[in-house]
Amino acid sequence: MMITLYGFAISNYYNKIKFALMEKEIGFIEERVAPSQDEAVLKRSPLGKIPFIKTPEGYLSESQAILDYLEESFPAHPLYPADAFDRAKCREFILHLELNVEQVARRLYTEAVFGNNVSAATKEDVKAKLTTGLKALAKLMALKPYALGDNFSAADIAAWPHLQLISFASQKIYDEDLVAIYIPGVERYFKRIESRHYAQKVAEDRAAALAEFFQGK
Ligand SMILES: N[C@@H](CCC(=O)N[C@@H](CS)C(=O)NCC(=O)O)C(=O)O
Repeated sequence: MMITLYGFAISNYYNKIKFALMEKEIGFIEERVAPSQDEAVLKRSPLGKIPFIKTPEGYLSESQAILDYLEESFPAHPLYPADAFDRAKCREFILHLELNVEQVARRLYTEAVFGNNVSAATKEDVKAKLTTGLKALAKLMALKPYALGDNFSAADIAAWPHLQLISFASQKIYDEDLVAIYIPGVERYFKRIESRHYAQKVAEDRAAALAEFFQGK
């Protein structure tokens, strides 16, 4: 069965799913779709967000639902540990990362990535919440050498695209890398993940998509 992945490669959530598809060696094609409130997109992704996928059974949005669907439908090359508690720890980590860190930092992207100003009050508010979120995340992170310990897992599939972008946005907005400050060793961790063939492919495609996006601006 073939999966279609919709979205574009400058999105960290898109790259999370692309990285998972590649690491699990699932056949897929990519179709470029920008987030949109057009009916054609809303029919397939209820908030008009990317990524979403097409499966033989229908469309699916929300990257975590997609990741779990892929894991259950394609058991080869598992991204979750076999033990139920360890699997739950993986999901706990991803929830903390996305709800308490990424969704908070996202308010900075308007300026850090897209060049439109964000108010000083927002920057201050985000900094306080991001600091709290990153400190909590660090408590869950082993970095020995992977996010949750010895084995590469779904936690790394999410951590790498998200933390990289947050680190970039933090440096751009605050002139300091809150990710590196609160997650010591994260740079070494990024290098470790980037030594993987598929991470290199995702990063290459992201660089090309970013270049194209900013050329078009
Ligand atoms: N919770 C969603 C987040 C996806 C998301 O925020 N995607 C962004 C691109 S990185 C988007 O489509 N933004 C457009 C919008 O918020 O309207 C997921 O995990 O898939």
